Amino acid sequence: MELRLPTEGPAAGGSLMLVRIAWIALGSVGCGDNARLEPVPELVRALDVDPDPDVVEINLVAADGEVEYLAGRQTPVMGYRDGSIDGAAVIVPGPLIEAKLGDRLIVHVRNELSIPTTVHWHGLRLPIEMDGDPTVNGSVAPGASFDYDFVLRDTGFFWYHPHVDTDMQIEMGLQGPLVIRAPDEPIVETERYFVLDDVDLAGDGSVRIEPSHEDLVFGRRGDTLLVNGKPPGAITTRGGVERWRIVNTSNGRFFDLHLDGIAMRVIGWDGGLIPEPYEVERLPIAPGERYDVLVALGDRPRMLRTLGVARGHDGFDRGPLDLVYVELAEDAAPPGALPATTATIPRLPVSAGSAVRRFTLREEVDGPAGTIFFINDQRWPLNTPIPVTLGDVEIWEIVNDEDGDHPMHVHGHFFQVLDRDGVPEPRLGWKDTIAIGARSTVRAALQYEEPGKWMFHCQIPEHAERGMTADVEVTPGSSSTR
Ligand SMILES: [Cu+2]
Repeated sequence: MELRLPTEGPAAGGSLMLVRIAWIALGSVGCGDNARLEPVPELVRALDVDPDPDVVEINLVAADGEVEYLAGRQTPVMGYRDGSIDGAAVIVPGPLIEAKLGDRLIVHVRNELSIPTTVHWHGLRLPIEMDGDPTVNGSVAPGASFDYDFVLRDTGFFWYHPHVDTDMQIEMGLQGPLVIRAPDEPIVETERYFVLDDVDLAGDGSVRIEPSHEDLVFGRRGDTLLVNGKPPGAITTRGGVERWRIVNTSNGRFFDLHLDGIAMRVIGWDGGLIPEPYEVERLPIAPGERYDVLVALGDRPRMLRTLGVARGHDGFDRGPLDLVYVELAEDAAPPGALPATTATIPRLPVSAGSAVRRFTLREEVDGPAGTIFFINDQRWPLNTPIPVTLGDVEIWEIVNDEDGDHPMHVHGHFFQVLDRDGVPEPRLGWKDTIAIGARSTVRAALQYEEPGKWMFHCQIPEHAERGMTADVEVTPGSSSTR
């Protein structure tokens, strides 16, 4: 999708062209191997088979397949293919589902795997039966189908994945992106999606899936970084302004993005655009998180890298590592002025008198039972659901006194972060996944919006599956205002 932006940037005069050419020369000296980089693949769009403009209807098949993560080497995966297209292959990431706010989304999921699965719509507010939590609604047996059918209440960049054997199924390739647009999206020259992931490949190309002790402590990380399902590659920019929607679908890797010294303007988070965009030179993205950024490109080639991230327990996500080399098209325009964006988000009504609900995270990485995790000293699936009241607004106080980071994800609801270690959060926005750093406490407001038993878990699925999952049971109360 390429739309023109009324640019306020300087016209491409002769001196600017010279500067650009000089930088190209420099870039080709400094990054000599980049000429051989493959293009970063574009995401494959899911076919909408419903002619109604307000209904998006998709056929999604979960199946075994093979992909070529590394050139010339076949990797057996579990993934999604577009069931509406004869002969469509399983792809990782799965088909991009595109919709707009208020659409009805119908996804007919057929399970052709030999194991049960579900689809969880990470970040979306929806009825509990559509959430893909097998403890609520069962799972989709091999050979069976399930129709997910709900109205899209949120805008932003989301992703879908199973919630059965989640650590293994996501790592094996069952994951796909979903974008929901608002009617008044900012218009830029070029929009791109980056699905960031990694995979640990054995010599024969297969995914190493049996978790090591380290995999359980940090979540599975792999030596092969993936951008849209392929190793780091290149994009060719036409300059001006680009909008990048980014999701980290890795089980265990934390990314810390850096675009060769230029600022990225963050215009949105997990749950859509934010009222007050801000600029960063480093953009940390924990597993499950999404960021929506504008970048002004066109002056010279640049490399998008992930910097190293300390993970506690003496662990480190390696960096700097190259992710995306940004080349200039022959006729690339100079960097454009970033368009103003905004959003209106009502602040959830919390006060000093609001109810505070504490969730204390605990790790036992070398305990007698192996590496296991707890929330409030309870271990999923033996935990007791926490009763809460529909319509109530509460402050969740998420306490991490351990050495590891935990990106905590709530199903079917959004947070507004209030403060981190007592420091007020400078910005308002909707988050469904919050990285809770080692030895830190985050407080966030949340309103119980939908009845049902909703999960709250670490988005490192190795942690969630080994205990770091709680449930809140939302029921209408006598004091409910709804
Ligand atoms: Cu965790």
